Amino acid sequence: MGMNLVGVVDAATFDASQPCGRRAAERLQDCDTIVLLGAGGRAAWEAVKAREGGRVGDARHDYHPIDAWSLALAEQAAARLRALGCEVVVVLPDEQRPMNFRQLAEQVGFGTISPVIGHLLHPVFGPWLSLRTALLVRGRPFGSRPPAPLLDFEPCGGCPQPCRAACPSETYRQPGTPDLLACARHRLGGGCVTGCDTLRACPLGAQHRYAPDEEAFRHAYSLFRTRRWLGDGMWRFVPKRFRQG
Ligand code: B12
Repeated sequence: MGMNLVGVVDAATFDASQPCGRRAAERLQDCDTIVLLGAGGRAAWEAVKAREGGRVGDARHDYHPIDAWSLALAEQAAARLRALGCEVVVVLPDEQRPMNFRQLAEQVGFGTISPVIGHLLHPVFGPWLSLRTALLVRGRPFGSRPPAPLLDFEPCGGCPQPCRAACPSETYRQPGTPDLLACARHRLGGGCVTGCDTLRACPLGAQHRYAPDEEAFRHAYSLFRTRRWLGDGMWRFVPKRFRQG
C-alpha cells in the first residue's frame, strides 16, 4: 500500500531525548510505544496514483493526496491496535509544534541523519523517503523495543559529498547546519522548480529517486509550506496592533 517502512520504539526512551512540547507522553498520557510509518522510494506515489485514477493533480496548498493516503492507512492501523485493547493517537509530522520525526526515524532504525545535509538517509532508499505518520500507543503490542539506531551506517564519511556542491543556493556550505533561509529565498525567487539538486546528487539509493511527476509535485507543495513559513516568520516581528486581518 506504499507505506513500506515501519519502525517501533519505546516511548519513554524517545521522550527522554526530547525537549518539552515534543514528547509522545504530552500527546497521549502514559504512552508506551511509538510506531513510525514511512514511505521509501516510489511505492507510496504509485499507490496514490492508482487510487486517484492514474494521475495526481497539480499541487495546491490544500491538496496532498500522499498525506491523505498516509492518514487513512494510519487510521486503519490504529483501528487494528484499538481492537487489541490499546489506546492510540495518530500524530502527523506537520503539527503546530511537531514531534521531531527525523530523530524518531533514527531511533526506530530507518537510517542515519546525514551530518552533511541533515536529511535522514536510508541504507536502501538513500534520501528518497518521507516520514508519514506516527502512532502513539498505550500498551506494548510489540513487546519492549529499545532504540535501534544503525550505528554502523555512516554513509557520508567516505563520500566526496557531491550533494554540497550541487546546491545552487549554497544551503549546505556549512556541513550539518543547512541554511534553510538561503534555500527558501532561492526557491521563492523561482529556483529549483522541479526538485532538489542536492538530493539528486546523493549517490545513495539513486535508483529509488522519485519519478519526475512525484518529485515535481512534492517540491511544488513544499513551496506552499515555505511561503507560509516565511510569511508567518515575518508576522512574528510585527506587533499585533499593527497587523491587519
Ligand atoms: C516545518 C518543516 C519544514 C519547514 C522548516 C521551516 C520552519 N522553521 O518551520 C520548511 C517548509 C522550510 C521545510 C523544508 C523542507 N523539508 Co521539512 N519539515 C518540517 C517539519 C514538518 C517540522 C520540523 C520541525 O519543526 N521539527 C521540530 C524541531 C524541534 O526540530 P528541528 O530539527 O529543530 O526542526 C528544524 C529542522 O527540521 C528544519 N527542517 C525542516 N525540514 C528540513 C529538512 C531537512 C532535510 C533539514 C536538514 C532540516 C529541515 O526546520 C525545523 C525548524 O527550524 C518536519 C517533519 C517533522 N515533524 O520532523 C519536516 C521534514 C524534516 N522536512 C522534510 C523535507 C524532505 C523537507 C524538504 C527537503 C522538502 C522539499 N522538497 O523542499 C525541505 C528541505 C529544505 C532544505 N534545503 O533542507 C522531511 C525530511 C525527510 C528526511 N528524509 O530527512 C521531514 C521529516 C518531513 C517528512 N514528512 O518526511 N520543512
